[in-house]
Amino acid sequence: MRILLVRPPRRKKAITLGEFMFSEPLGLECLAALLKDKHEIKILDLMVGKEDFCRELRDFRPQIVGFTSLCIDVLGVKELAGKTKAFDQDIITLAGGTQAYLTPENFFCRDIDHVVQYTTRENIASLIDYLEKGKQVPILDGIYSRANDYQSTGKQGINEYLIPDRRSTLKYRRYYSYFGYRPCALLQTSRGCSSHCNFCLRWRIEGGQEQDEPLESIINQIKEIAEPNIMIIDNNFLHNGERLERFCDLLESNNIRKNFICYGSVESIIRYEETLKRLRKNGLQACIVGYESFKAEELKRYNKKATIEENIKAAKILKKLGIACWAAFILNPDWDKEDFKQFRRYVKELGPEISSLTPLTALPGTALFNKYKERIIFSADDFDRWSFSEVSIKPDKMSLSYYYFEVLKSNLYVNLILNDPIFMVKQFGFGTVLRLVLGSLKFLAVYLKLMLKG
Ligand code: B12
Repeated sequence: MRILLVRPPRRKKAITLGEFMFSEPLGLECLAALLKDKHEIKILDLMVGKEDFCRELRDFRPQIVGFTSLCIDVLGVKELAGKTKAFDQDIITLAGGTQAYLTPENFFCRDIDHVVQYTTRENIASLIDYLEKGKQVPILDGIYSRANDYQSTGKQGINEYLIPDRRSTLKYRRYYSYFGYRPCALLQTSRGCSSHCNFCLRWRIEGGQEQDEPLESIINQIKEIAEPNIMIIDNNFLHNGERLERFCDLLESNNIRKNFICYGSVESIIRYEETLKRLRKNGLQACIVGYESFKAEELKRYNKKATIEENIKAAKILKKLGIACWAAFILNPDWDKEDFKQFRRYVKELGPEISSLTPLTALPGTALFNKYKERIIFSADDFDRWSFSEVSIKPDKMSLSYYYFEVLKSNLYVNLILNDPIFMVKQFGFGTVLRLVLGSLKFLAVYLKLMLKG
């Protein structure tokens, strides 16, 4: 069959980090790998912004169109599914991806035939087989079909680990970047997370325990990645010291030189300092660390394993080893003016090379949403606003306008005053830094608008 796999374009109304992070649609590449032997597959990445969806329908004449989705993509996916059905009612439409996993009901609508909550070799093979034979699709594990009134088998599951076919996005790859690293590929070496921080979705999506893929297979993937930069998307790539040593052994024996960026927890940084030194020699450039808060009781409430003192210790280790720290913080809706001031002081003390500040987001369907349900600012189906960048919980100690003023002030402080411009230019070059600065200004302008709107 001819199958078109589509990543929807950016939503103009949603606040995204698009200027800083724009990477390959790994999920669609996994599907392409699964289906390419028996079917004609094409990936259309509308996020690249140079493609025309309707022209692609006319030229490729797909029999199936599958859309991937994140939280802010619901309306975009529905719009594209509507266009597909308007073009040809017989084209079968599928929705999948993170948002379909977390809230499949969001896609239960006239123009979407099947919503794939989780993907396994088995359920995809069955689904496509029924579709190819033109037979009625029965109720399959992990799949909700409109023709079956969205009934389910009730079997819970998670996405199976699949090796992506990176050639399926060849024409787009030069655009894919991660912060200043461009071109940059994504790689997943392990799934799940045993930390269970209560604001985080990732262990809910991937499972509550780390499941490592065999390193030999990971090294084979790395050998096939043409890009010089690789972002490892595991929740905590540093979680197993022995595995990291073995990873270094394999990089060295295969003579692989790449720049790596990864997520790493504070506990792992402290525990595996020696191994990190070796990883640095093998190309680890930057580590994204979730410090989250300056308040001990908040770290406890978030179920973070690390303490404030450990955060500071980890920051010092990264500095000593010359690994750039990209710090992530959560802005709590209960902070007052003094808290914001203390927070800025804390960021200065930690001294990360780059910081990202995310308002605590209580996504519909999560325990956090129930906890804050009286204070949620926008409705569950106002999808463009569930971007993890907009304030979704009504601040307790100040007006929304004033809260945005503090968010803006903190962003300006960490991005324009604390971030080290010399490090940035040395690391990424002037052109990239200019792109990032313009991106920051755009981002800050949106916050300014939100502040004025209140
Ligand atoms: C890499 C990444 C990105 C990349 C690329 C994402 C993409 N798919 O296009 C970039 C940098 C672009 C990105 C951007 C954003 N991201 Co992001 N990102 C991730 C990250 C770290 C990994 C995602 C990934 O590649 N997983 C591995 C692949 C293989 O999994 P997958 O995509 O789910 O695919 C599997 C199945 O779902 C299935 N599948 C996928 N698509 C389809 C389609 C069909 C038809 C079918 C049948 C199956 C199927 O196939 C795969 C089989 O294993 C996750 C964290 C995480 N661990 O999930 C956050 C995450 C997905 N991002 C998140 C967010 C919030 C964002 C932003 C909104 C942030 C922002 N404000 O800018 C933006 C949105 C971009 C936009 N639409 O404009 C949230 C999503 C929350 C949600 N409910 O959706 C996550 C979970 C992180 C978090 N905060 O907890 N992101």
